[in-house]
Amino acid sequence: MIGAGPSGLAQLRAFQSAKAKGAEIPEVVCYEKQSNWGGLWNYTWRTGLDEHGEPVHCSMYRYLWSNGPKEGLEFADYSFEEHFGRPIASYPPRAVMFDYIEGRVNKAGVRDWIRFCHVARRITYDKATEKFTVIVEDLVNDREITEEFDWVVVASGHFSIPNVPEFSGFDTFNGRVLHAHDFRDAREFTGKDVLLIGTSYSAEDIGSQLWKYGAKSITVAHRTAPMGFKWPENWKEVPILEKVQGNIATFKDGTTMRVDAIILCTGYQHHFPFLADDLRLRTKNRLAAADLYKGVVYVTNPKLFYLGMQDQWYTFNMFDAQAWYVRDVILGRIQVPASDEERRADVKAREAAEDACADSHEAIEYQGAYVQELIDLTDYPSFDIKGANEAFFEWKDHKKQDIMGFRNHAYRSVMTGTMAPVHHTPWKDALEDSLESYLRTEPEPSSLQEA
Ligand code: FAD
Ligand code: NA7
Repeated sequence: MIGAGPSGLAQLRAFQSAKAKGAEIPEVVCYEKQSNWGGLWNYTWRTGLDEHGEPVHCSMYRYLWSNGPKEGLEFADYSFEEHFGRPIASYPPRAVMFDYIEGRVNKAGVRDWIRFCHVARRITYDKATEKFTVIVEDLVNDREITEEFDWVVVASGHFSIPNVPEFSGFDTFNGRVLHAHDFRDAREFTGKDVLLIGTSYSAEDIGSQLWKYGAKSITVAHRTAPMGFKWPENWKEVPILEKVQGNIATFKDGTTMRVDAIILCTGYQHHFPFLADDLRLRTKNRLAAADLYKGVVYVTNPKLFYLGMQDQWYTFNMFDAQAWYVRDVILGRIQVPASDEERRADVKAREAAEDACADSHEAIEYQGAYVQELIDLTDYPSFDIKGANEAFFEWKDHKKQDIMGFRNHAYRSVMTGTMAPVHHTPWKDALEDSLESYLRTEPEPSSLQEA
């Protein structure tokens, strides 16, 4: 396995769960390049290169709160209520989410299966021996290690290597240009006029952070269409950037404005430099990822799996559904069709079904149905997917009503049936968002809120 983020950890938990029920499982080795687990949720202040000279994986920022309700992503075998000992509010900050992710794998006792600070450098497949050769680097001891494996599961994520377009004049812009991947602390932009490019989750959420922490103005430039929420007064939407000269940005409609900083919220690349050409997934960020039978089995080599490579409405419980499925293929409990054609036909059907979705409601239902399809094939605890879809629909409505207030809502857990409490402080006022602060049942004293 490559990667110990939520997807990789789901795979470890899937094997451990089978073992706990008496199954014989193969030796599982997980290489993780960071010194801790949690993937993107393992926050670091670092940007650029890490302490070993490796690209920093983290794309998350200080003050990040879940951008969807936790009721849509809850593990079916480990509820928030079990972890925290009581129901908690619906949009946990990053530290709370990390604690939850870690809680399940601590309980499962799988940490020993992970070789931390080991980066995958090269994976090849030998058709004659039917084995993978995996070369990893032990970053702490500066050693290269070569091992053979029968199966490989790639869970290295796809929201870490930025897509960085260039716009005319960037090289002489008198301010900071950065990609969302390198954004960390919204307070850096307090009092500034900030231009964001892109209209998806990163633009919406980083812009909201900037607003919350006192940016002077937020301007979002779109290539296709504006996001169209009811934004606060100091937020505007403009056509795509054409050029910058000094600090003056010019947009496609000819309008101009002075900006202090530009943040490219232009998405990420599926990037697998460690995989040989014939093993490397090439896909767009979409719900029906290319070349993956059942969304996980590489069509031209069914001993190779990819987890979590889809664009995501569903996250943690979808990774679980995938991991349980992959586990059962490896354990020989599930047969994958023998021919490339049959596997490819499955991919084509998934792509066509995604293309037929008329709107985001249908897209949510599409991914919910995918999760259902996989969990019906394994012993992953079944849960109310319709109920989870409903939480997503409500979330979308709440965003439409009040984009800066949607995180003040609460939803019912489809795992425990419990209604979440409303958080003690509205999101816009909760400037301090540590785990301790979020889990309080009373509002913060105002001095702490502003710490
Ligand atoms: P990752 O979390 O990216 O983990 C991949 C792991 O692989 C990392 O630990 C990395 O170090 C390791 N790795 C990579 N390359 C190598 C290598 N060569 N060798 C060894 N190890 C390697 N989802 C939500 O549900 N709610 C949210 O609120 C939310 N917010 C998000 C905000 C941002 C800014 C981003 C970028 C994503 C967000 N997501 C959110 C989606 C996120 O993709 C998932 O929550 C989740 O982190 C995906 O898990 P993963 O394990 O597939 O990938
Ligand atoms: P997404 O969801 O992949 O969105 C990328 C955005 O960037 C999207 O609005 C694109 O516009 C825009 N984009 C991409 N290239 C360009 C260029 N060249 N010019 C202008 N605009 C461009 O990435 P996010 O980072 O927002 O979200 C990724 C994950 O992070 C997500 O799952 C969240 O949970 C957090 P388009 O609509 O294609 O015109």
